[in-house]
This record gives sequence, structure tokens and C-alpha cells, in this order.
Amino acid sequence: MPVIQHLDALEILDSRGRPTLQVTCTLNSGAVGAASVPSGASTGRAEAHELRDGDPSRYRGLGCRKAVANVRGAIFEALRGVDLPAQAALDNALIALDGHPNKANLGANALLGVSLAFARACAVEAGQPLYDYLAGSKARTLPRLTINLFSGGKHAGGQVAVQDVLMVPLAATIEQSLADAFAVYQAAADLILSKYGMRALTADEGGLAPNFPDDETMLQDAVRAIEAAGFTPGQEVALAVDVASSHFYADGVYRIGGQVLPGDDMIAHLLRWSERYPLVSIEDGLAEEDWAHWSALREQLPPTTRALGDDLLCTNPDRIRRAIDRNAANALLLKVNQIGTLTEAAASRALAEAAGWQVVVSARSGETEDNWLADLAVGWGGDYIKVGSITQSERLAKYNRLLMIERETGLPIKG
Ligand code: 2PG
Ligand code: MG
Repeated sequence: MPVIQHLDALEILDSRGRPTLQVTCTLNSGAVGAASVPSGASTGRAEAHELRDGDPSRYRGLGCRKAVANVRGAIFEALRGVDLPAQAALDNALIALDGHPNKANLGANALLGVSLAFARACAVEAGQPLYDYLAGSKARTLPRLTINLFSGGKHAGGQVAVQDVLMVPLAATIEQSLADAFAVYQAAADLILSKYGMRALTADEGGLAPNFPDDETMLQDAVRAIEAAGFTPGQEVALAVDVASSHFYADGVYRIGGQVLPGDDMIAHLLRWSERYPLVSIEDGLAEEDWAHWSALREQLPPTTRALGDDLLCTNPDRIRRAIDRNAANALLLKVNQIGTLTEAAASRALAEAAGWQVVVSARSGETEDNWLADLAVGWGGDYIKVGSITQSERLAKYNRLLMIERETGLPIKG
């Protein structure tokens, strides 16, 4: 039975150069696992608390020394030598130790680092790849890729309201999906150079971020790039969009592209997009507290376009239950650091699956070179994985891990 012999933590830097944590867990058997914690920029209000030092003279208050000290101190002292028969035993002990509904005492970042490092160590102890350990048996499928192509919103300085336009290669393998994504990305970079007369700046997740005149142009340019790469939109490469609309919603209206839209008009706007573009999902098409309009959108979207909840749900079982009851969404964006432990995230996933929803396992805009997300998406049978662009090593660590898992297992892409 796994027993923690040692826990250590180190403040490291993420892909934005901001501090985060890497936690190392050593079990009595000698098995060791380490894992790093990601961090969002366009966060939902219901997310678990990310503990930052708040000292403005160091990393503008973003330091993680307190979270590091909590792992090395309070958490290690409480867990050392305790029998932990399963991941849930560890995670429930962490939740109890923190004692705050939002994990504001020890910090969700500290808890998640321990939760993930323990899982890695247990997989080592069991002699299993992490994806099989997380599956609880044998992983059965690989997730389909959704890859950031164009960025706006909080990931790109807000030149347009919409946060992400993603390409969704429909190829049969991860290997071919990445090759197709490369072709579209390069075609998009060429298009932007000729159309906007500039080398596009890249955003937080490596997406191209030129000065689009308006949001819909992002989608039009994405379709043009797919065609320029020699593919048929919707046949070989589809699209997805993360509208992240909580971030331009206030006083009951959406301010997008110079327009001020009440909820019903915002829905009409999104429905037009779902008719014109091959969208497999619309993420956060509406704001996180605009529940009534979410239900109306979900009802009116065609079955081929999922209403995907990120800020709406925050990987939180209570919010997911509410969304199921109100028929407000039919896909979950799953980010484990929104809730803080693997066990709670697993409960969120189970709820979503039982309701017939799809699950999109997602990275954060602030990532590290750790690749556990790929194993998680495979182990938990995610329908899709959302990692960001196919540039920047913190993103490629996950794609490259998927390539390795594909070769190791020969598993098919789900669906
Ligand atoms: C999102 C994520 C990833 P962030 O909104 O879906 O793209 O962004 O990590 O900034 O919340
Ligand atoms: Mg999102």
C-alpha cells in the first residue's frame, strides 16, 4: 500500500515566466513521482484558490513560496507514514487538511501538486504507465486534438473579444492530426502576412494574434487557412471556438466587436456562427452566471455543435449538476487545477459522462514542460484534448507525449 516517505516542492516558472510549483513525492517503496502545476489567465470566478504570496516586491505578488512551504510543512507532516490505499484517500486527506471550501488555506496549487505527484509515484510503484494507472485498468482510446490557431481576448491583449479559434484535425491518428495541423498553421501564418502585412504576434498559447478587424474574421480566416492547406473545412479539419464571454459581459449585455448584445442577440450571433462554420463546439459562448441563456443556447444549437462549459462549470461537481439539471450544456472542459485534486476532477468527469456529455481535457494558458495532461486525457478517455498551439515547448511536451502513447499502445482516436 502506498505510504508517503517524503514530499518536496520547488518554486519553478511557467510559460509566462510566472512562478508555479513542482512537487516531488517519494513513497516508502522508493518510487518517486514529480509533477508541475499550471495556471490560468482567463479564470472562472468559481475556481479553487490559487495561493500566491502577495508580496509586490517579488514577482509582482505572484510568488509561490507560501504554497511551497505548505507542501513541505503542513501537508508533509500530516501525510507522512499514513497508509494511502488509493488516490481518493490521499485527496480526501488533502481536502480535509485544507478545510476551506475553496482550498484557500493551503492553496489549490499546493494540493494539486501533491495529488499529481502522488499519482505519478503510485504509477511507478505499480509498474504502469501513468495513463493506465489513471484509467484504473487499460486506457482504450486517444483524445482528438483541438489546436489553438488564432488568439484574442485575455490571451492576446484583447485586440478582439473572442479568446480562441481552434482547428480540429479529423484524421485517424495523432501523428496525421499533427501533420495536418502544421499545414494549416503555416497556411494561416502566410495568410496573415499577406492580408495584414505583418508577421502575426503569437499569444500566450502560441496562437497567431494579428489585429483582426472583428471576431468573425477570425473564423473566416481559419476557414481560408484550412482551404489554403488543401483541406475541406468540416471534412478533414473542423473548427472549435472558445468565446470566453464572461470576460466581455457586464450589466446583462455582451460587448463584442463594437456591438452591445443582450443575451438573446448573443445567442443569435452564436447560432449564425454554428451555421456558417464547421464548429464542433462553442466554449463559454455565454457568461458564467448567465444560466438562463445557456439553456436557451443549448436547446437551439445543432447536435453537431456542443455547448462546452469552462468558466460556467469550473470542473466543479456542484456546478456540473446544476448545468445537467437545467440542460445548460452538453460538454465539460475539464481542468484539474480549477478544482484542485484528481479525485474531485474524476467526479466531475463521471457526472458529465453519465449525462451523455463530451469531455475536453484542457491545459491552462500558463503551462509548464510537464506532460501529465496527455496521460490524463488518455487515461480518462477524454473525447478531446485542448493544449494550445503547436508551437512552444510547454504545449509540445503534451503533443509529443501523445505521439509516444500512440506508438506504445496503437490505440485509436475516440469517436
Ligand atoms: C481557457 C484556457 C485555456 P486559461 O479559457 O479555456 O485556453 O485559458 O487557462 O487562461 O483559463
Ligand atoms: Mg475557456
